[in-house]
Amino acid sequence: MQQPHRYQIRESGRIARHGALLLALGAALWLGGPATAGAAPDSAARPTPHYSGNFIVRWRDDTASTTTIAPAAASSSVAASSQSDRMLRIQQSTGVALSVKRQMGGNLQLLSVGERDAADPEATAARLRQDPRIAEVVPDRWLRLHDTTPNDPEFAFNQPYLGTPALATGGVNLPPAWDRTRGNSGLVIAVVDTGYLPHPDLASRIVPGYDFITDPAIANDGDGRDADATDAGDGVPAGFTCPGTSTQTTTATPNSWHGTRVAGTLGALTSNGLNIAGVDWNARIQPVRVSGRCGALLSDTVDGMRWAGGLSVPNAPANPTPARVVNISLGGGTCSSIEQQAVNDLAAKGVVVVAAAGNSAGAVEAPADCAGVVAVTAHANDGENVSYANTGPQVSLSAPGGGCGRSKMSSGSCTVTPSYIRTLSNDGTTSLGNYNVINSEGTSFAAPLVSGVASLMLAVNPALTPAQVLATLESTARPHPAGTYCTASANIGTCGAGLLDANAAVIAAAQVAPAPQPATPAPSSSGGGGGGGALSWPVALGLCALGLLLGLGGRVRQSAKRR
Ligand SMILES: [Ca+2]
Ligand SMILES: [Ca+2]
Ligand SMILES: [Ca+2]
Repeated sequence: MQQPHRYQIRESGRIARHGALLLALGAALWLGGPATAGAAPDSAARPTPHYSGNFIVRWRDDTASTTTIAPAAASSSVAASSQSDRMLRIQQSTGVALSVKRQMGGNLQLLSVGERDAADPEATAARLRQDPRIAEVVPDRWLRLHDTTPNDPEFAFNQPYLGTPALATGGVNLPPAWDRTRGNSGLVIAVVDTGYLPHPDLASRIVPGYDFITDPAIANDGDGRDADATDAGDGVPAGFTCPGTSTQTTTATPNSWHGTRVAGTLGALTSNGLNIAGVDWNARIQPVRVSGRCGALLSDTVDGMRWAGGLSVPNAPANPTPARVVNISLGGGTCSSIEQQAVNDLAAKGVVVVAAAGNSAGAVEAPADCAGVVAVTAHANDGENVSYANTGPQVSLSAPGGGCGRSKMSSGSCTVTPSYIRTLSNDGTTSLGNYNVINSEGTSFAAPLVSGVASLMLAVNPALTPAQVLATLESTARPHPAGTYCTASANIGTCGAGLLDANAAVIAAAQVAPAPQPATPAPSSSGGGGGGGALSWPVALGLCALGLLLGLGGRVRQSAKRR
């Protein structure tokens, strides 16, 4: 059973594990299919225009209007006659019968043609260009809203949670936001997690991070802290004794590749014709490895958080590319002064901390319950808070996390099709296997959607303070859908401000005036709690004291909360 004092990786293993098997075939097909790696979105072939059948013309004599066509003309009837004469001559020279529909600004006229000539607008325009009286002619055509649609094969069918509210009530509304910004490659988002794998739909986004796992037995890479944040796997074999415990594990736990799945959610290579779309297309992703076999120590995690934001950590080199956004999809227990100080110090440096609320269907867990943290609960694609998600007064807002809305659960089963988040992973359970795309659910995957939107906000307004990012995310969140868990009177104020809306957040972010100086959050006074009954208070306090004595803040666990 889970160790009660571990930090918890916020994911659900059920769909993830089965999904890995079910989807391996599909992923292999995608990986083997034609890919346009690195293709910029603007370089894609343009769709054929939809023509109106009319033409916009600028005359060589620059006298389009019937009232100005002939300065010498004494009356409109003369002008009309002059224009009619011109049309006749053009028809004789080009075979195209033109008639004026209306005047346009800029000395242009909108002209109609006969049915035959309207059928092939480009050919007709080419004929008209031969006439010396015509300086320019352009077929009128329909334009469309540039809701950006990336070409990643999964985007159209399997990632409705990234789409507009019209597509999914709980959608992040990214396509219109991507018209405004696709992120800034000068920004860095740190993923404090299990490290990373060079997944083909992710690898080129990575900037070097650091491996803060102190205990080689947890690290699984043969040593303690080192500069290589590659995920060495966190699978625990049966019969393994986790440090700090006296009992052996009875069953094996497969590698989670959790850091890669979180990083892929926020920053998969997007519009590269491969796998999934991410949220921010350009920001760099920095893996900070803190969680390995048996979980993560609080002491390693806090060092990793601080280093990620550019704060110094003894015996670790300075971070050459400090992050503006730090994503933490793990945690457990209640915010301690250690975690709060890390959040405060990061905020003073302008670093936004985004944390998953946890998956215990209970109270918000640390560090999400620390003041100043963007604490993220999760909703299904239909916008309702999901059955596993932690909620409470510390929640800032909600983002899609996969799963089943609370009112859709009956006797432990989902009465509708559950949602899921598509993420980058690997099918190797005990060692490195093949790269794939799998279904996942958990607040672990809601948090990076928010982190990605935060980096889009910083791309349009780099001067935003963490407090401004948080306030703007909250003020632009869409209301929780009526008649769902979060709008019930008993739950008001426990699900945060509403549903993440990327487009509204980016629009508002651009309009935020510079703050005089970064705001420092006040110390947390929140209770929080261990959540979900995984941790009883006497045990927690005892272990916390033991951990402090041993210099261990706490250890991490792989969540198996969702069966
Ligand atoms: Ca190591
Ligand atoms: Ca390492
Ligand atoms: Ca992709």
